[in-house]
Amino acid sequence: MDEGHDEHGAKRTSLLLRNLPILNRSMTFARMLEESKRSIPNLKELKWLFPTVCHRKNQAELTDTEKARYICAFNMINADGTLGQLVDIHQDMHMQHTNARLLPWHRVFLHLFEEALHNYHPDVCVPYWDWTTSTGFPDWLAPVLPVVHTPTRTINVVRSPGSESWLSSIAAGVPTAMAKTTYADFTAPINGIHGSVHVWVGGTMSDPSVSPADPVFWLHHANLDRLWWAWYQSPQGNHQNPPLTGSDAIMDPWTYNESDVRNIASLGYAYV
Ligand SMILES: [Cu+2]
Repeated sequence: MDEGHDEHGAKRTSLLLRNLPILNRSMTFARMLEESKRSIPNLKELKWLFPTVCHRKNQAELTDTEKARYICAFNMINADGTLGQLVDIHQDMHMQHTNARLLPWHRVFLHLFEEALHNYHPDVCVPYWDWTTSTGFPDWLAPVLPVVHTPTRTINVVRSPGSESWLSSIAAGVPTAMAKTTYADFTAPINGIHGSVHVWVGGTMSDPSVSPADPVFWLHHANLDRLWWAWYQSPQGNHQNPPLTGSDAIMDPWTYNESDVRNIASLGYAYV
């Protein structure tokens, strides 16, 4: 592991420990193993279990095992209360649905969710649901309708996906958004498409006060995050960052600054 990676890793860890306290408290077998890695002589053999970069894959291309492991990890963080905490945070007002903050705020949100999954399955990454090519709701998630207990509520996940033609008409707006040359012009249509997909899934997903309780929420937002990363690296995106200053640049209730989330490699993941 080179030094650059260690630096990224240390910063990532300290931000994480400050921002998702429950990760400190729940001592799982995976965490115990990770914390004692230094004293394990055959560390190399554990590389598969603790990948340096989390590879976020297209949900349509996951193996049955990968699907089962995502569902299992999701159920585990639901059972330990982490998911419920995240759902309640999303219900609160953090200006996370304005055009400029939508993408960086949810990038942090997904990162914390993914790290919580790693507490149980260090090799599970958030898949993305590419609704620009998919013809409907991911079939493997259709039967997954969890009951989520937040610190304040009990949520029974329900949904009622719309038609294939409706979904493709929503996704048809993506190329126009991707061609925009300023962050504001890119995020305005992306924000609209984002909301339309929430409404298309229906039920829990159509209500921001409960939407992260649906396991597909995370796949939907991973796709938005992926599109943002693609635009950012494109000639027209030209590495433009969200125009956020002062307190607007702090992704409250966490301490992440907008500048902390510009590079997904420094957050430990990649889209493949
Ligand atoms: Cu959303």
